[in-house]
Amino acid sequence: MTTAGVGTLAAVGLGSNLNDPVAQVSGALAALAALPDSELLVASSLYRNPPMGPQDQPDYVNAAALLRTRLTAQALLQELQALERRQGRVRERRWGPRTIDLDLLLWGDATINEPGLIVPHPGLHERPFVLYPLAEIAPGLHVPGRGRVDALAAACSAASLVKVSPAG
Ligand code: A4P
Ligand code: MG
Repeated sequence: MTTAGVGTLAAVGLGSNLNDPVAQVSGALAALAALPDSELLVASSLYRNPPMGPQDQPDYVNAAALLRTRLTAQALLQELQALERRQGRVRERRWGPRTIDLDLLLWGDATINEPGLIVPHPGLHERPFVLYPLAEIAPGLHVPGRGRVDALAAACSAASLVKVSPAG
């Protein structure tokens, strides 16, 4: 569905390392495009990269997307969690392998600290697999308290990131 220039600009981070990660991330991007009262503005390339955290799990595929939405931040988070469940996300251990992880990275210029919702997403400002996809689509976006996305990306190494070719 489309909304014409109203609502909030939201950045979403996508990550997968199970059950064909490229297909999982691509499917989640298609699902984001179909969210109610929201418009998918742009999606990044897909980037393959090694796991952060426990190393006994497959490589991840990460991406980022920009939405304009009239949902509240909590309502968008609920939609993201519903998409995770639809794609078979099972929560076992923290930072463990997952079919799909959808994080609300940024909510306009807002800082949110509510039960179950922290924005900017913790760790965003120092994770190459979040910053480089985001810098590809929105280099000038501002991370409250941290600075511009492109400057934050430049401050960390992209060495571990490999862009996935369109053919997968
Ligand atoms: N939550 C709070 N704020 C937010 C937000 N802004 N967006 C709460 C999404 N969720 C938010 O998340 C745990 C709780 O965070 C939820 O109940 C939600 O209310 P989760 O998705 O159940 O658990 P998690 O993802 O395992 O934990 P966490 O701490 O969110 O992990 P991260 O930060 O998502 O990192 N390595 C690579 N290469 N690529 C990755 O994408 N991801 C992770 C997980 C680990 N290693 C990785 C990657
Ligand atoms: Mg998460």
